[in-house]
Amino acid sequence: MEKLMITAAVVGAELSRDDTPYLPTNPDEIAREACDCCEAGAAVIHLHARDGSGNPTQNAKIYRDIIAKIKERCNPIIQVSTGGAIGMTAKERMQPLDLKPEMASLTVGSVNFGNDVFLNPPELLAKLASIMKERRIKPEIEIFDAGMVANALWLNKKGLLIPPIHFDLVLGVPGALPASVRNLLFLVDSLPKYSTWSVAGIGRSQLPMATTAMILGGHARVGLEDNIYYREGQLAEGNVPLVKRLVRIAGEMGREIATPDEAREILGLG
Ligand code: KMH
Ligand code: ZN
Repeated sequence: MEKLMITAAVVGAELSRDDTPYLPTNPDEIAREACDCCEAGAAVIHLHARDGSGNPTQNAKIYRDIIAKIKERCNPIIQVSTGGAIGMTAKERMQPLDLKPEMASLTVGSVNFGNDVFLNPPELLAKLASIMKERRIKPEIEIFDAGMVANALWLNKKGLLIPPIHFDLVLGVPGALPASVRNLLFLVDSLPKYSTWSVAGIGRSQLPMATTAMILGGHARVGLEDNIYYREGQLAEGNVPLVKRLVRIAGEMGREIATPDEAREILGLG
């Protein structure tokens, strides 16, 4: 089996220190957390930025500052978010693409997101995909619901994606596709041949989805963006314990962990 790529989603845009005191909430903390995760075994950092007051921001200067701080210490694949936070405009969301990172997230469809709606109309998908293609930024296609796979195929048919496509199957967002082995298998089966994929289980499904992905030969995303608990009733004391646990389990299963450079090869990054 291919080595396991671990993605750490260290902060996201939805949570605050009221949810967990272990959330990194300013550029320094986010960079430190990203490097600690990288040293623990994460090859990819799914990056959201926060300003000095802890608010989510898509400001390219703040992203640049965080990325520079990360690069002082380690060299993970940086995957900036183009999802940003609910309610941000398309223009706001696109800003970190100006930095030409190695990767960026690309959610391929609109979906209920808890009590909100995460809006991703077709025109925006095509725009984001074409900017990424032009700037040679590898998209991670985020799939929150089954119909989104068809949207990815639509983008591919329009020539806006460069196969092999990398997918992240996000399961368990309230309002979207629930996390179950059956749903994961269904999605994996729907992907184009030669695709690579990871799974991001939300909340308590993070660990079971990640371990299922390990068994199936996929890759896994963990981190506080998706889940703040280590186990029921016990907050994770940062992102590192979540990464380290996956590394330990993978070791027990005999699945080696991909370094950032090995992940670059797996993903076909230049
Ligand atoms: N913050 C969510 C609304 C992404 O990063 O591309 C969307 C999100 C997906 O986190
Ligand atoms: Zn995100």
